[in-house]
Amino acid sequence: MKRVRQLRSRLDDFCTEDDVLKKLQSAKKILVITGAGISTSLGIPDFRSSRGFYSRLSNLGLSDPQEVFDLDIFRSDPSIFYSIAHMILPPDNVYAPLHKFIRLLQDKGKLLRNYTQNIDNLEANAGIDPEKMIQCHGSFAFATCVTCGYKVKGSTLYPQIRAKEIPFCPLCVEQRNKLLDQDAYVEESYGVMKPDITFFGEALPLLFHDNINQDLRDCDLIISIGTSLKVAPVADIVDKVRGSVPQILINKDPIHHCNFDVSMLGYCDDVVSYLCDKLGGSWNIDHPSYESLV
Ligand code: CNA
Repeated sequence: MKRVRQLRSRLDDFCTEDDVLKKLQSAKKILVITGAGISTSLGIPDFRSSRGFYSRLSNLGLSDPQEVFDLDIFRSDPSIFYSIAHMILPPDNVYAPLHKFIRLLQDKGKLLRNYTQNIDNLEANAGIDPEKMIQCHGSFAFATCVTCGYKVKGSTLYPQIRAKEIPFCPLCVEQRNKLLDQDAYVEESYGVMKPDITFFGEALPLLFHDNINQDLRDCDLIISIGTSLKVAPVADIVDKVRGSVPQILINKDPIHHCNFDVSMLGYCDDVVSYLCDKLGGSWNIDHPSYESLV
């Protein structure tokens, strides 16, 4: 099989594809960690792949592409973020087969929690229960004024974001203009709306900290999907789980800094489709079968 490979295993008795299939059937509390790779099949670029989002930012003059998500830089010049935000804006009403796989785990009563690093909120489109999901880095679902805290649905800003314009708070814009007219000092980000995504320099949502320790105690399987596991603290989750809990990686590229029991390398939609084909019966995510794709 081309796309499914194993690396070294931590658990002597959990290292084969059969072990994965059996565990998917028996597991009752699966902790799923997801990242940008689960949405790339919908045309949303990930960050760190060779054609990812970071590779497209060379014209911004930043020393590190991660700076577009730096809170201090946003405050001093929000136009940098808004010149590129359109590229990662979630499309309407869509989700990928991989989101459907997570929904299937939920419907089977096996999903303990989905810790998603994604900000596209597509899990919601797939019907993942908000209680079963932690958006570790926030999402585009809402946006907040950096000056007065006024909150709006994120989608109300999409037209401006698509037009690469800076969206302003309706409550603060008048005061901003007044100050500008008076030649008073006005912070660049005064009255600017910021999507509720977690920038570098911001704390993760409380929900993450409230749940992660208990979930690590409770889970009986971890599946990491479509993430390079480079951003802490989500990246640290896999190191903190009990040694007896099997850990599976489903990813396009191998991950060398974490010790998964089984690594299934390939496009995640294909890998879960393949697993569902093998499991048969109600394991159905309506995706072309693995065999038809190779
Ligand atoms: P990353 O560092 O860009 O890593 C993505 C990983 O996914 C890489 O290891 C790729 O090999 C892998 N990958 C890409 N496409 C596929 C695919 N079709 N099937 C399987 N694997 C694939 O992104 P991470 O999520 O690890 O980094 C965390 C960042 C990315 C978070 O802060 C996110 O907010 C941020 N992000 C989110 C989105 C989104 O919401 N869709 C898009 C881009 C970045």
